[in-house]
This record gives sequence, structure tokens and C-alpha cells, in this order.
Amino acid sequence: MMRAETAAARPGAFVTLEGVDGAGKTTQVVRLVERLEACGREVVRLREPGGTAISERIRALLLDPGNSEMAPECELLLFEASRAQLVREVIEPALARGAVVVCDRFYDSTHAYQAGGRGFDDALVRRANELGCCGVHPDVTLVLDMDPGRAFERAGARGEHDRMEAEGLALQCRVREDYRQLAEAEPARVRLVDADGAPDEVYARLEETLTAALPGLFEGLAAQESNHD
Ligand code: Z5A
Repeated sequence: MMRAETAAARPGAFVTLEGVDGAGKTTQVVRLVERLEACGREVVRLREPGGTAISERIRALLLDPGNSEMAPECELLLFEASRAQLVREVIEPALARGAVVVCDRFYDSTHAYQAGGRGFDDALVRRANELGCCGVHPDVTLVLDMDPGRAFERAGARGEHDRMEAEGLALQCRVREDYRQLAEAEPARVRLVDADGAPDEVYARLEETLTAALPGLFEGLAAQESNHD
């Protein structure tokens, strides 16, 4: 995917987490945000779809199990609409002031679910993603990779399923495969993290992967400032 803006060209950093439903993204985002904040970083934690008043209203439409008649084209465009609002209203300003943006899902979810899962044409989804991301691309994308059946059990243990989750395991298997292909095609940005094991073990792998991709991210502002003295 084209990168309009790179880490070197902006003061902040943009990290996204991806994975099949129940892979543990939310659990790991909490740990990552705590760790970055402890390093003195300003961190903006977001999730997709959502993150602004407009995007949260779109989220409610997308996940409502009552909206079973939603056309796939409508679904795709709503994800992009939610994203565009989030980028313009929150992500761009945060990156410009030097914050680390940590987002639970971004445009790779659209590729994995709408192209990989639903079968939309690859080129069409990439064009839609270009519009939705407004030219703002993640520096690093961490895909929490695990067997969708086990991840589904984790998510299912909560006892309720939203509209997407209700579609079942076959969709999640196609989604996992699509994430793996994205990682193969863009290895510098998209990195797989083994999501099996206890949350702390998974976090250790995640931080190691992120440090390799973005050296200095965890060094903290204090260290950076003293280097400039
Ligand atoms: N979607 C799309 O189709 N296209 C798009 O462009 C975008 C999204 C952006 C968003 O739903 C849905 O929209 C999603 C993709 C689609 N649908 N599906 N299917 P969401 O935001 O409500 O759901 P989610 O993103 O899939 O998150 P989730 O279900 O909350 O899962 P998670 O964040 O990856 O996992 P978690 O909440 O951290 O953990 C799940 C459970 O497992 C929980 O009880 C944890 O305590 C437990 N857990 C977590 N880690 C572990 C470990 N390591 N061991 C054991 N148990 C664990």
C-alpha cells in the first residue's frame, strides 16, 4: 500500500494492532499504552470503528445484530467513513504534535474482513482504504496471530456476539489467512506476533517485535531530551 507519510516525516508514531476476533488486541493495547506512558510518551488510544462522536454512531450501526440486511457495499463504505472522520479529527492532529497513536484495528481489518472475509476485490478495497485513511498510514502493524477457533472461544466466553462475530468461524479463518498474506507482502510494516500463551508472554513478544520495527520508541522523552543537551 502507498505510504503518503512516513515515520521520518512526522513527529509522532502510528501503531496499529490487528487480528481475528478474540485474539487479544484489547488486552495487549492496554499493556502497550501503560508501558509507553511509563516511558513519558503522550499516547492516544483508539479503536476502530469508533473514536469520535460520528465514528461511534457508525460503529453502532455496523455492529448492531439487528442490521442483518446491511449490504456488503454499505458495510465497506461505513468502515471507511468512520475511519476518515477518526483520521481527520484525532489521528492527524495527534501525530502532528508528536503523540504515539495506538489503534485497535485500522485499514488492514478492512482488507482482512471485507476482501479476505467477504471476497471484495483486492484493488477495490485498497482504493477504498486510500480514501478512508486520508493518506495517513501506520508505521507498524502488529497482527496477533492465532488459531481462529481458539480465539473465537476466548471471545465467545463473553457470551454475546455482535453482527460480525455472529458470522462464525469460516469467516475468521479467511481473515487470518488474509492477515498472513498482508504480512508476507509488506514485511517491514506488517509483523505477525504469536498470540498463543498467557497475556504477559504475548506482550513480551509484542514489545520485542515493536522495538525491532521502531527502535527508540520505548526510550522515552526524558532520554531523548538528555541526548539533545
Ligand atoms: N471490522 C471489519 O469488518 N472491517 C473493518 O474495517 C474494521 C472492523 C475496522 C469490530 O468489533 C468488528 O468489526 C470486528 C472486525 C470488524 N469483528 N469481528 N468479528 P469489535 O471492535 O467489537 O471486536 P474485536 O476488534 O474483534 O475485538 P474483541 O472481540 O474484543 O477481541 P480482542 O480485542 O482481540 O480480544 P480481547 O478483548 O483482548 O480478548 C478477548 C477475550 O480473551 C477476553 O475475555 C480476554 O480476557 C481474553 N484473553 C485475551 N488475551 C488472552 C490470553 N493471552 N490468554 C487467554 N485469554 C485471553
